[in-house]
Amino acid sequence: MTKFERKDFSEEELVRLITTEDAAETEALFAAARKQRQAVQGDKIFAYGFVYFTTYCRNNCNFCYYRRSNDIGRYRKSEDEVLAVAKALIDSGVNLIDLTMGEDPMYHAEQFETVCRIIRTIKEEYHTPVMISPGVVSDEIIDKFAEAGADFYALYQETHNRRLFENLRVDQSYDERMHAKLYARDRGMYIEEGLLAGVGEGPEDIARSLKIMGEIGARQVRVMSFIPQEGSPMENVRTPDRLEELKIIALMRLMYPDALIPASLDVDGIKGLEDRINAGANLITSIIPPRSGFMGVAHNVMDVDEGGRTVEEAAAILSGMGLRIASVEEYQAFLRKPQA
Ligand code: SAM
Ligand code: MD0
Ligand code: SF4
Repeated sequence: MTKFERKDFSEEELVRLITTEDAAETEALFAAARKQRQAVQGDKIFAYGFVYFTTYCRNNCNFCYYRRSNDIGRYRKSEDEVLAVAKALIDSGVNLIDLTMGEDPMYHAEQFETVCRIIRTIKEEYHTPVMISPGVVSDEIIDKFAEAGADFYALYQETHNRRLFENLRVDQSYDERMHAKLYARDRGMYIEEGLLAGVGEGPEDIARSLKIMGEIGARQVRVMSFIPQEGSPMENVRTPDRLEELKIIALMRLMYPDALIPASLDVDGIKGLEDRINAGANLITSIIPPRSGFMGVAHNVMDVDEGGRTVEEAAAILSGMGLRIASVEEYQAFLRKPQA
């Protein structure tokens, strides 16, 4: 057993690994994470379609392009447009549809009736798993999502340092955000927790977050490097070195062998895929059909219309690595498998 083949890292060990500048040790960490992924799922990699269907938002997160105060062009797609793009993604081979939105007051006013209808259609007619990423909503709305059949509720705390949270998610409540996530879990949905790297966190904050992800029972865990956004208060904050994100991916894989861990095409486009998979990620997110008029988040247009964020393009890269995209049946079997 090498020193990385175990799950019970102490916070002190995590801090040391996050801060190590020893290249050989870092490479050994990635190699152990890859081996762990291979042991759990062989050559299969999962893929999620991304459907960002409204970019209107009532919040003012300091890191986000779509924050309320940013004077940008926005869209709100119709039910038919959302279903058409979801169907195209499913036909292209994705395993799940991630329905993502800004906290759009229009949907709050109509009690998410349209969103629930969309979830039902994707589940019942397209027979495909659904993730809902709506921001913070009430318990009653979470009940509705659960009844409509949503499999996952994604809601990222970004950090578990309360002071830092308040600087990032201004005028939002740490506890309300955490409550929504835990309520969704208790209603039987899988939850995704996530971190932003490069927003002022220290290694101790990351170590604590890595532990909390397990304590709250997140089935999917992610980290994305911060990308500065024009017109936002953090537009001059530098994007961090990717080694931090890659090390966090590897540590998540070793701590939580069966977790879904994204390699998000939203951070560095398709050229960022290989490094993230090689650090232990087992899932590709932010797949967006070209020329569909739908956007990404951290990089809202990068590689989209060029066709870089497609299953086809990702599959070609994976094939060169001896890997392949899983079928939806394989994805569903993976979800049903009891966790170690
Ligand atoms: N509005 C919902 C929410 O905030 O939960 C869902 C969509 S939100 C745009 C999804 C996630 O994108 C955020 O939680 C954050 O982690 C990530 N994100 C937003 N802006 C980013 C940026 N500039 N760089 C990297 N990730 C970013
Ligand atoms: C991604 N752009 O997966 C998406 C987004 C929201 N659930 C996910 C941040 O990278
Ligand atoms: Fe709105 Fe989400 Fe962006 Fe915050 S991160 S401003 S809640 S879209």
